[in-house]
Amino acid sequence: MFNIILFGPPGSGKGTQSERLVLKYGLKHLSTGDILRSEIASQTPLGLEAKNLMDKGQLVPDEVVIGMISSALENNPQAKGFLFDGFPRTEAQAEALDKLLKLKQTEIGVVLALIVSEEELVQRLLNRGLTSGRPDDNNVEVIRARITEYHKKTSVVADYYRKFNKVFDIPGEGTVDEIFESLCEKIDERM
Ligand code: B4P
Repeated sequence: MFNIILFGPPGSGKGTQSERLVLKYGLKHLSTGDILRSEIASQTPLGLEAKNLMDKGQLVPDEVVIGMISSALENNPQAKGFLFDGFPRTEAQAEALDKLLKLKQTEIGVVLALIVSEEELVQRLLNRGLTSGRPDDNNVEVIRARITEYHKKTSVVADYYRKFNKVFDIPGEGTVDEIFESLCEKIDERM
């Protein structure tokens, strides 16, 4: 089993690249953002709680997303590996993920961190907001709040995995194809 974390600030290309990576490597894609948006669409109690926070650009509580990932791991016993997209986003989530993977006698193989400038992130998210209908993408204040949350709570996750020599920084500006190639190069090296 080979497990990958695709890491980076909001708008860095995690969702975009994940779609291609799962096709190429046959991994199970786990995006906490997508799972939360599907809970919102189904108007579940969890979705209603999450929507309130996501619309403000804040993170959803750790226990909620850890519970979602724990169920997703249990529901996919045949997976040949997982691609985590947008998770973990706090150190507590990273520690919980390590424990869950240990129970399955596996671990994170590599963390690929997409590096993109703040101005480019804001521009990409505003552009997506024109068509996505996502309330967290069409307001510049909310986008800045998401980037601030990333610096305050999420960037430390890369430091956590750096201790285990698992992190590679990948330039995240350029064409989608160029970035995909750089990601594949690192995965092939570590797989
Ligand atoms: P996510 O769904 O994870 O959303 P994201 O960070 O905005 O997206 P991503 O980074 O995948 O977007 P992409 O670059 O592909 O999270 C949304 C919210 O959910 C969070 O704010 C939080 O509230 C909550 N949440 C999720 N997970 C959580 C967790 N673990 N803990 C707590 N809360 C959690 O795309 C951006 C745009 O850039 C697209 O339009 C794309 O087309 C474009 N783009 C991509 N690559 C490009 C390139 N190379 N050049 C130009 N444009 C590019």
